[in-house]
Amino acid sequence: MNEQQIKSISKFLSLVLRHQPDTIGITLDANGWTDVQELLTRMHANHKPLTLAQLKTVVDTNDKKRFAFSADGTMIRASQGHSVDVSLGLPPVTPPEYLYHGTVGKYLDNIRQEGLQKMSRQHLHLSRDKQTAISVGSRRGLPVILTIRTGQMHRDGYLFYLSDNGVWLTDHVPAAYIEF
Ligand code: HQG
Repeated sequence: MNEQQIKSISKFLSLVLRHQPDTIGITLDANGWTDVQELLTRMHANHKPLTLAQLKTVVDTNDKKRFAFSADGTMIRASQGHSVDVSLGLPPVTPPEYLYHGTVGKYLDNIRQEGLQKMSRQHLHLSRDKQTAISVGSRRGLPVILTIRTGQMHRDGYLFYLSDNGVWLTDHVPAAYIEF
């Protein structure tokens, strides 16, 4: 597999493990896991043949560690980013004083009014540093970086989770906690 092929498989895995498992007829359990052998069988049946060794390469080389195998290696899931209803089973953790969110200018009026929403995903995603937030925002255009007073939110009772691949997750950030 070359880099392009690995990226294309990664994108397809994001689709089926986060958003549309039925595209290839797999199901995710309550915690987002799916059986590795079943995934490979269904990929093959849907004209996207993939060996276990190739799947491991995609998981291991992924730039953002988007996917994870279960401890015994029989199951796989996306570490975050789902739109389907799964519970990642992450414990609430104390966030740093500030986290960041990369967005684009056209959303700012809305964000000023209603704060940051999780939109179609299960959680709102926050970044640990500005550089990461810039790359998240850049997916949509010229990035605008918002600084979130997450330490204060935590003291006020809001819950935060840290995904296995280092993305901070929460439900909603009211506008009062955002430094524009
Ligand atoms: C915006 C990628 C209007 C929000 C990234 C964002 C991330 C609002 C968009 C992960 C709003 C939602 C998630 C409001 C938020 N009004 N717009 N009230 N509140 N928005 O893709 O954070 O490569 O669901 O700013 O790296 O961009 O896929 O969220 O622009 O970690 O692994 O609504 O996706 O990871 O877009 O990205 P998204 P996101 P992967």
